[in-house]
Amino acid sequence: MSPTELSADLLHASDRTSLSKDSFKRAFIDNLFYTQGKFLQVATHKDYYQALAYTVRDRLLYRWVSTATAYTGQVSRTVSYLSAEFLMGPSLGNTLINLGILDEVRQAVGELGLDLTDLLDQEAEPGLGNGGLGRLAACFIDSLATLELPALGYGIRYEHGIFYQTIVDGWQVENTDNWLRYGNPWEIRRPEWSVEVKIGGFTETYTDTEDRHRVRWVPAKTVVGVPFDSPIPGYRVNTANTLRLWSAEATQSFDFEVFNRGDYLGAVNKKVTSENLTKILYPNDETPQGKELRLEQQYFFVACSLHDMIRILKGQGGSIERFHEKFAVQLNDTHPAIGVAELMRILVDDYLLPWNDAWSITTQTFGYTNHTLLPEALERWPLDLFRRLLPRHLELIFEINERFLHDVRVAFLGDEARVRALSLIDETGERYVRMAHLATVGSHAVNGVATLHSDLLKKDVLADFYALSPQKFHSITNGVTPRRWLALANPRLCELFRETIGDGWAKELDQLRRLERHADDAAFAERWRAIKLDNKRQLADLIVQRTGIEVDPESMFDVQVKRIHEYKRQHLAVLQIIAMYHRLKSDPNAEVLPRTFIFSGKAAPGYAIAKLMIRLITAIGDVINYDPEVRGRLKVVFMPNFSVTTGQRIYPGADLSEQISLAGKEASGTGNMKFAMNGALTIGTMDGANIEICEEVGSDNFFTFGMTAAQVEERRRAGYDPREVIEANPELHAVVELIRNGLFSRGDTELFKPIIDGLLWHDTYMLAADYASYSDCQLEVDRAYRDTARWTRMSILNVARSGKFSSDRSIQEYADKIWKVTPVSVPLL
Ligand code: H2P
Repeated sequence: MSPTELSADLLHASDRTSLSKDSFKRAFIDNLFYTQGKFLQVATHKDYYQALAYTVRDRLLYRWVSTATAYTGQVSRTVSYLSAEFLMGPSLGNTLINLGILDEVRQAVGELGLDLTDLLDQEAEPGLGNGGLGRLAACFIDSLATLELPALGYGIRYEHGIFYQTIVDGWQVENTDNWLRYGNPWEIRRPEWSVEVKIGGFTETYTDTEDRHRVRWVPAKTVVGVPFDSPIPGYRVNTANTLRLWSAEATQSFDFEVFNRGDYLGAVNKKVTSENLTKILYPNDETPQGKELRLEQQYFFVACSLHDMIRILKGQGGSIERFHEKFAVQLNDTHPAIGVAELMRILVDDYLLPWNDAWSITTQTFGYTNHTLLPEALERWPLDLFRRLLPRHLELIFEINERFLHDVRVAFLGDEARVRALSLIDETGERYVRMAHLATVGSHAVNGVATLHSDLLKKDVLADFYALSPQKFHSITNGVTPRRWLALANPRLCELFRETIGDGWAKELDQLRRLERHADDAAFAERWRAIKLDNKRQLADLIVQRTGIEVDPESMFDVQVKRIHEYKRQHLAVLQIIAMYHRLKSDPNAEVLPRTFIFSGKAAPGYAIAKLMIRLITAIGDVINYDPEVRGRLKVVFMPNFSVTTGQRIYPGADLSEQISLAGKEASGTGNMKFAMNGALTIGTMDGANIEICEEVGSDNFFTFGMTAAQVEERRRAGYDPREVIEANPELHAVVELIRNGLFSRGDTELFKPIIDGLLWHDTYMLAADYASYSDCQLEVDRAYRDTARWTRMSILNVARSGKFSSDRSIQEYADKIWKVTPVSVPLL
């Protein structure tokens, strides 16, 4: 019997592959005994959760092993998705959905006297990302598996993910996240596939046996990368791909030489410093200072991942010259862009390939996705820092640059300004390596994440690259997985889908179109509204539990949840809320539609204005929520600690989705898609994917306001003076004065001064310019909401026409246009 047959035989002898309810119950009790060491009477909810997680994991591992077996020995191309962030969210619920056993498991645990929802709530969320970028990576690996595409997600196993946010006296307070405290049942440590990563030191030249001039890197230290693997099941397919996250460990846990000299602390110090490497996820928008570790993190996980791919290639008998045929490596933003130099180093220094061959392999391997146009968010590393950490890579980058700039000079004779603009090295002041340029030059494909964003990339940030090689540029609009964001998050709505159009939508989201037929059916609309109201009631419960604020589920839930950032303009919504409040105060009988404004999101710990924006939101809540004259018609809530789990409970309960960034600034947005799919209507600028959502659902079913990206440019060129605009608009002027005079800060006129001054003197994100249009649009929203039938119809049509925004569609486009990969179906062993 061959080993494969043998293991298949053993698998079937075990009960662990079975999805039947009885075997599931037995396995659950078994796991409680033998992995948790507890029995029913003394077990805690955490124990039950762990036992359940292991029981489900066993069933998942069967698919995982089958998938690995199917992939071994087949030659099709594999996608390696390199991302410094994977904001996965809890695994249990999603796994139950994808395996198709949610109802059975709910019943099974119910028969044991337990409630599945309680157990799901026990899972700690791995917050290994800041926001949209990390969550996109998570949706993408779900879709890769669902489309049965061979893929690996590679990233970093941060010991502490994004900070846990609490609100104390109205301010954001950051607390250390400790997601690994109770262990993580979904991961398997694979020390046998550890990789040694070199860092620092210097380079030297030598002559090889064939008398060729070579370079050798003599590092200052080495760190070991240990992979932790988690299975990623596709939806209702046998495929379970792998998410491989690297954790840093010391090469030796203990330095005996130092210890023998009597320096105990010194002896463990090395270990501690090495392990610091993957200790913490960096929040966005931090200053470059203190970011040295960040470059080290990036290099660390990229080096580990490329070495891992080579191990896999070799294991399948492939030669290094065919690396690009085996792997399509996608760079999720510039964070893994150092991979371009690392692959060159491996090919040129380790495998002694001629430069041109190495370059051809490298560029055929990589694709680069850009996620932002904000200049401050485009990564640049000071040359000195780079040289200190990665001396050999800097030399290689210089050489790549020299050859590249030669081509530029040939293409654009005499155009030295263009040469400077394209260079991988920024020489305008202190010298920097421009990571977006490295990623662009080193990739065969570059893409933006929505149509407008891709156009602006070509016109603006990467315009010179576009002029040089237009064929490289693509646009792939983001998407989100309907499994987590509908099936798991909104079970009531999905039940209605099931009854009306069946189950196919979860895999082919376009099938939601069939709901359109029911848009004018009064009975259907009635059920639609009842579901929304139920979801809002649940959200109201969560709000009171987390904030102590009572809100009325019958009021309109007007929601803005995302990272707190000036360009996303949470403060534009604040101005508008204050205006509504002012209207009510001036005329207590004014017709004001009852609204509950819900905000949630984290501000980077070092981003003072963003933190002050949170303080402003809580401050207006403190005044408005408790003003008797308002009679509860307006409520303002800041939900602490926005996360995947919180998002799952917010999107289904929203009526209105606020997508109000300054046009040209939000690359895509993905929250906008989650809201639309869950039946919220959008008030939004013509920015990012809002434009495409509006196109899909129809402008009658979308509330548009504000300047377009082109108008923003025009306005700026014409000379923009925010004070003029504010003075000319009595409503806006009054709002600014209320804040300025300390109404929301107990008379303290200093507290919100930075926000007010910013607005008056710079208004970088042009709140004043868009204010009037936003305010008018909100009145239009009021009118629409008052007409319940109309609103419901609009809501149904939003859902019915949201099919484009499935991440399955995005991934299919990446597969066709960039990766050239095809599905591999997985037979169960
Ligand atoms: C970013 C962009 C979003 C985009 C997302 C995924 C960086 O996310 O700003 O517009 O949708 O990447 O491509 P975020 O702002 O949420 O951190």
